[in-house]
Order: sequence, then structure tokens, then C-alpha cells
Amino acid sequence: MSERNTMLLEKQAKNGTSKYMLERCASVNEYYDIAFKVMLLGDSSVGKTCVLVRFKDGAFLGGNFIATVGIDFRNKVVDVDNLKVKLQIWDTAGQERFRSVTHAYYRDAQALLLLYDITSKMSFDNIRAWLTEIHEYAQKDVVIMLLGNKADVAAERVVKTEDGERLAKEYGVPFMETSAKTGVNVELAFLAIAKELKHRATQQQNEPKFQIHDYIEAQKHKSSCCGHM
Ligand SMILES: Nc1nc2c(ncn2[C@@H]2O[C@H](COP(=O)(O)OP(=O)(O)O)[C@@H](O)[C@H]2O)c(=O)[nH]1
Ligand SMILES: [Mg+2]
Repeated sequence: MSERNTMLLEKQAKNGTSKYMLERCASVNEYYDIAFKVMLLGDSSVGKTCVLVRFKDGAFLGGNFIATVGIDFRNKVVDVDNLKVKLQIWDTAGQERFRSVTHAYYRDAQALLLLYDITSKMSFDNIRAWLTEIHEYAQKDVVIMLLGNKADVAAERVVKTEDGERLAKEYGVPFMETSAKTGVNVELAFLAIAKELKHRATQQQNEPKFQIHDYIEAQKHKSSCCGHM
């Protein structure tokens, strides 16, 4: 969210006029009602850049390794109920994980997508370190989601789905396996985040809370009946 939007939000919160702001903004010809900052985190080469490109452009950057230089972001507007939600998705370079520069970036992120590669035990083992970092530096109410990426490469899998599920349960975060190559669950991951953030921002007191875990489970089952990893 821009500095101006943050200021507006704070002002409204002080005035007690509204829990959220509906500001119609035009950005590169695309209108949105509300915007959120989302960050992709995880070790180098787990597929963060590919997942972002898959979501943003519906394509897969196969073959060569696309070195992410520093930190970069892409915007995508999605429809949630009747609102246009802009996700500003920040892509990071994994090798910077213990550098203070990355911390500064996710301090103001509303959601974090934490990725590991199902063909890399090391990237999975590092998730705990990532979560420790996140709990130290991110906002207290940040939405976290764990993603086991490269679900398409079954032959080289070394991290079982159950292991991912167990770890996610331990930390109380939603989990799913994704593939930037086939696209499986990529849109669902971002949509679930967008829905959760939108509901948090606009929820009235008497409204039932949005259940991100239930939503994901329902959608996963829907797609698993006919989808392929
Ligand atoms: N098979 C497969 N390869 C992937 C997938 N996602 C990324 N890759 C490959 O993994 C490598 C690293 O991806 P990249 O997005 O650059 O990782 P990052 O360092 O986390 O941004 C590249 O060669 C990608 O083509 C996926 O879902 N399936
Ligand atoms: Mg990258």
C-alpha cells in the first residue's frame, strides 16, 4: 500500500468513520478498490519468480534459471466478491534471506507466500528458519501461506505432501503444493490470500470470519477431481 493510502487509512481509523477505505485508483489502466502488499519468500531456485510469472502472465519460464536481482514487484488485480483487489507482489532473492534489507521489505507486507521446492530437502528444512525470521520481522497479523512448489516433478520428489502438511499445521498456516510449470494451485494460492486480506479489511462485526483453511481445502478438492499435478 502506498504511503498516501496508509495515511488515509490511519486517518480514517482515527476518525472512526470506516474500517477500510474504498479508493478508486487508476494504475496502468486498471482500477482497484483496495491494495495489499504480498511477498514471495524462500530459498534461491525454489521457483518464486516462476510462480509470480505464472500468476501474472499465465506462462512458465522453463529451462534457464532466471536470476532475480534484488527485489522487484508486479501488480495484479483480482476480483474478490464485488471488489477489485490489487495485489502488489514482491519477488525477493533467496540468498538475501539473512540480510537486513529483506527484513525492511517484509515489515510492511500484509501477506507472505513462503516457498520450498518438493525436490529439495534443504529448501524444506530451511522453512523453519524462514518462519523464525518472519515471526521476528513481519507484522504480527501477517497472513502466511506455505507452498511446496514443483509439484509436477514427481520422479524427483524428496519432500512428501504429508511433511508439508504437518509443518504447516504445526505453525498454523495454510498449505498447498503448487507448480509454476503446470499452473496447479498457483491462482488458488493468490486468490485465497486476496480473499483473506479483503475480508480482514472490510469485515463487519456481525459477519462470519472468512475461513482461509476451509476455502483452500474446498477449492483444492474441486480441482483435484480433474486436474493433474
Ligand atoms: N519443473 C518445475 N520447474 C520449476 C518450477 N518452478 C520453477 N522451476 C524451475 O526452477 C528454477 C528456479 O526457478 P526461479 O523461479 O528462478 O526460482 P527463484 O530463485 O525462487 O526465483 C528454474 O529453472 C525454473 O524453470 C515448477 O513448478 N516446476
Ligand atoms: Mg527469483
